[in-house]
Amino acid sequence: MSALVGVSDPTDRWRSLDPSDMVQLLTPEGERVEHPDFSWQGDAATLRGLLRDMVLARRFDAEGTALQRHGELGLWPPLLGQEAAQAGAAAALRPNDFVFPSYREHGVALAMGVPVSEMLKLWRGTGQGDWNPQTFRFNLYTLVIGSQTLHATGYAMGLQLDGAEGAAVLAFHGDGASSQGDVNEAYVFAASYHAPVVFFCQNNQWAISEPTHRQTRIPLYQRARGFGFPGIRVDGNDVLAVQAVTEWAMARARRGEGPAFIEAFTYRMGAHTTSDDPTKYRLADEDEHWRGRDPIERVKTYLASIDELDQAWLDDLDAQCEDFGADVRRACHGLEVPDLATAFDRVHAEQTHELRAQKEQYVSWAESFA
Ligand SMILES: Cc1ncc(C[n+]2csc(CCOP(=O)(O)OP(=O)(O)O)c2C)c(N)n1
Ligand SMILES: [Mg+2]
Repeated sequence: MSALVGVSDPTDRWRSLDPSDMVQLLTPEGERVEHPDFSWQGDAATLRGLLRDMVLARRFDAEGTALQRHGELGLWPPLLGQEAAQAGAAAALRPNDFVFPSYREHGVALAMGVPVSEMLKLWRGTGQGDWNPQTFRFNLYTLVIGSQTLHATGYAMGLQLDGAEGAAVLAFHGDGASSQGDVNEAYVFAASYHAPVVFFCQNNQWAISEPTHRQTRIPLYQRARGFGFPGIRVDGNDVLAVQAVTEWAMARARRGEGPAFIEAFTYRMGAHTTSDDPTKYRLADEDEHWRGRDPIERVKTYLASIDELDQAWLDDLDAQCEDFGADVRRACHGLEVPDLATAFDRVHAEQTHELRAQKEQYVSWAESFA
């Protein structure tokens, strides 16, 4: 027998996925199903809360994209399609947990209470990621692919050294990031030190134009075993399953049982960023397939099927969305252009000679235009 048994043909695509290999509690058709190991306990009102979180996250995303198209933002990375992965993961967090995002986790940021104005600053170029991570227990966005997994693991090791109880770290990264050296080093450190960190990989099938099937010969979650911690794949468009699986992983990390890896199998329905055109590298039938697996629609279908979604509630949600959209636009237009000289004050806690000299040079250069 070949040692390569279990290694898939690299031409295997998302179509050949075995659904039994993935935790699911709500099907794309909106049917509630049971799983032997995972369950979701909330009631209809709780599920409507998750639906609201997802709808507002989608609205924020649509506003971000529109603001970029109006020239108000320099760039925007859409989360479209990943609402359930983010709302479900955020719902599994406890007050002492800490999140390390990459750059697409707008839904998680909203759930953690990061003000939209703070988030928009980064993409408008009027801030460098200014919110206080400790205030929101949500670290700054990290655009250097995967480096936040090392920061997250280090933070988790710090929690351990401090003897912090009942706290764990949730580290978001993408499928593409899983190919990065830093990320693999984070896995090794996390495993070796039994650190309370959960790696939450949103496998949205693409790393810009590079498909996941070119990044790995086995499902990503199976890699975790090689590092020495459990890996699990969940339907990332199923908010119930994502919450259940993330709760399990975070609970064991908080209990001191070490790291875990979650592969939230989802799909980036939009472009990588507003600078990208996915029609150049992927086929329309793929988009079509995934539109039928929309994370929001399946929750609506389910709630309607059990008579727990009425028009008045939906109308109210629409009104909340309109207000929120207006707030987002107002927040963006209200952002002030900072004095560029302040950038030098923000590199280190204490100023160095070199930075002071660079700042003086910049200030006199800027003044030469007056
Ligand atoms: C260290 C580093 N290398 C390359 C890039 C350029 N880059 C930006 S996003 C990206 C793809 C990331 O894909 P994935 O991890 O799947 O996350 P997604 O964008 O799909 O959420 C790359 C290669 C970068 N920002 N940092
Ligand atoms: Mg990706």
